[in-house]
Amino acid sequence: MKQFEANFDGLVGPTHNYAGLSFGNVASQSHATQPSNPRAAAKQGLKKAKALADMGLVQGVLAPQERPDVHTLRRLGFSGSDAEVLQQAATQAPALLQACASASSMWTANAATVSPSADTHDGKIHFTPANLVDKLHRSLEPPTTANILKAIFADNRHFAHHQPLPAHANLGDEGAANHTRLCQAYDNAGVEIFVYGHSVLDPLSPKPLKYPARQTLEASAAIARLHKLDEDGCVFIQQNPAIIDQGVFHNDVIAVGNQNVLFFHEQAFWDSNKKLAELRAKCQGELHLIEVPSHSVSIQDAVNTYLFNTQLVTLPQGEMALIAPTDCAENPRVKAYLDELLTLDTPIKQIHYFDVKQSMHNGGGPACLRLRVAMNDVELAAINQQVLLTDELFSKLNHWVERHYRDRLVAADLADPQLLLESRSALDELTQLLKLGSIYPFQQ
Ligand code: SUG
Repeated sequence: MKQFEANFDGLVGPTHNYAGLSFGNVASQSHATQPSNPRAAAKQGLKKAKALADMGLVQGVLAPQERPDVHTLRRLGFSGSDAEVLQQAATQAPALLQACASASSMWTANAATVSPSADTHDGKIHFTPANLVDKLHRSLEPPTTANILKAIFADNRHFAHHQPLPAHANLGDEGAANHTRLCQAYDNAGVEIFVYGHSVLDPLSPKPLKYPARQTLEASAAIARLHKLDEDGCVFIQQNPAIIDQGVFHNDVIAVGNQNVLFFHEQAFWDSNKKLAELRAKCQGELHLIEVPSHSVSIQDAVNTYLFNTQLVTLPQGEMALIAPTDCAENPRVKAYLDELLTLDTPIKQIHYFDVKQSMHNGGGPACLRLRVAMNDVELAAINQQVLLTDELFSKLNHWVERHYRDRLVAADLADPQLLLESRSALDELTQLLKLGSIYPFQQ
């Protein structure tokens, strides 16, 4: 049986815009009010995904969400026709309209936590959509995320779907952005690393002072229980609160793992030595811990370039490659580090750079744009095949973007009733293209 990691990239939605909605995410804050280009954003994402498919990796896509979310605006008291709802929200509460218009579901690393069948007691792949409670705009995503995941991973002989955790800050869950899995081969039982920002119940757990810790230990522990993971197959590590305060709002901004490699910054973790020792003890076989020192790459450079929001992938020939944003190549210190990395004796032998700047300006790099699912060929055959990125689907999706997406959006456009119609007709067509059924509220 073949085993591999499949990547499911979020298609950027037609309302992609810069609204400064994510306190603690410095790129989101610094690009607030700048015009966005949804068409370019969607094409940049597709190009990156297609390049990975062309490298021989299994690559799928996940549909965006219905935005602006008029249903939520109605729950908030705006009424009348859809156009009136948008207009009232724009006049009376523009911040609510912005939250309801964000295309943030594109960052599918935050869609869910996924445990492969090799790690779970019932031999199924487990999915828990993230509740994303820390940010209002993101907290609207879980119901449709659950619909999308169930429409793709529908076969209950292989896939188990859980509800998102209760929507309370004590159980704040950001999905795979705070979860990494190490293993020797993808179908061997691995060690799942849950990185959290703060523990609500542990009085000794330090807290960041300036920015929020979005993930709690209590949420991570609940997911490990739901997914029926062995205690010996889990390590819970606290993020260093000092770096959350420097803009590291998710662990995948400062660490990435794949198979037996963990690539991370020396300041990434709290109580690092003890936790890395636990990791070494639980991981069987060879383990490569590639720790990047602050004197080579500062936290600020890591946050600005997303050096660690690279995808670390195993190519069919067995070598590992980093899929990095072009921002890494444009920073001389980070580029020098990456050039040096290729000369070191590690499994990472290639670096490929991609321009995903439209996403980067909202704080989302290559790794944010994908949800990974380690699987085997039997499980792959059981998913909805229409979402797999072939040459044909790539070309259809590019045409779909060209026909439906604008090349410029600013805040004032979010109240345009025409944008809502454009977005719904794009999504309606997409659900047919990907054979997803009726996953959106406007289709029900
Ligand atoms: O949740 N940005 C996203 C970026 C998510 C990145 N994902 C990972 N690191 N896995 C967030 O902060 C900004 C939206 C705006 O400001 O318009 C935003 O939601």
